[in-house]
Amino acid sequence: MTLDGDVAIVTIDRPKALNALSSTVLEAIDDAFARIADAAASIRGVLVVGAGGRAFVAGADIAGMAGATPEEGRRSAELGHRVAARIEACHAPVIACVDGFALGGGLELALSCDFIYATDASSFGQPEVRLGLIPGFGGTVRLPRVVGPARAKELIYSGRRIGIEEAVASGLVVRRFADRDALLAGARETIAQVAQNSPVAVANAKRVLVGAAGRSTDEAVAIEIGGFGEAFGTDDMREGVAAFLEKRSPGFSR
Ligand code: CO8
Repeated sequence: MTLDGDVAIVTIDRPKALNALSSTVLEAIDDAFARIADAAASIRGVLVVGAGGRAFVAGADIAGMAGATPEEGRRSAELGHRVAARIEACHAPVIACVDGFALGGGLELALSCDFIYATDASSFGQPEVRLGLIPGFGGTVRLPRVVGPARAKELIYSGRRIGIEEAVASGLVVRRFADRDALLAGARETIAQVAQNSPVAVANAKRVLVGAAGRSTDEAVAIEIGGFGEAFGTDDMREGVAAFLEKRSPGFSR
């Protein structure tokens, strides 16, 4: 994890294996987000990127899975889910910046971020069934929420790879960019916009959005009501409303 002003950059750095997620890589991501949580007050956004220019992440480490037992398989899925929970618990927006392959566990990692920005050179897929596996790091849970259950089933059963056009059309990718430099600049620009707003309110909105995902309407509404009520107890809400009424810029907490 490196810091660029108030933006944290988490780089998946194992380019020789197209950044495949070994348990060492997953532990390193977990550790990076633990450090981000410790430095929360100074971080307004997080970019997750892949090193090497060919891949975001080409999946879980296939070599490491050869010969694993069902118990070991369950444990690796649990580790993946722990990392996803850590990312979802991050106070600030986390943008998956995909430039190249985002496959299997790589797409699942991207899906555990708040949203995905990607370059024209990117491709996406859940190819696990081609290996006799199934998605184990949230693909059956988060992919249907983002692209809809039918499209998720089609992608998971076929294992086919989709390019940027289809990824954008399906809502998987929120914004596309010509190349990596434009991608990173666009992601930083978005974080700069976020940083204009109340950090307390952004964290509150994220908690509500993440907490409500997959719940019944009644439960989700109760979570939103709770978060909305909480906002009224914050200095940032008093400052934001006062600034609007006094026709001045707000000075939010840091
Ligand atoms: N694991 C380990 N090594 C990999 C992986 C991977 N997922 N992907 C690529 N590599 C390695 C290759 O073995 C190769 O290594 P070497 O040079 O030593 O032979 C190197 O990266 C470059 O790869 P290729 O030579 O294959 O490059 P190509 O350009 O020919 O192909 C592809 C690129 C299409 C991306 C190809 O590498 C590929 O199909 N990779 C596998 C994609 C895949 O099936 N991913 C899903 C894996 S299963 C999974 O993710 C389960 C998720 C559940 C996770 C639960 C816990 C986290």
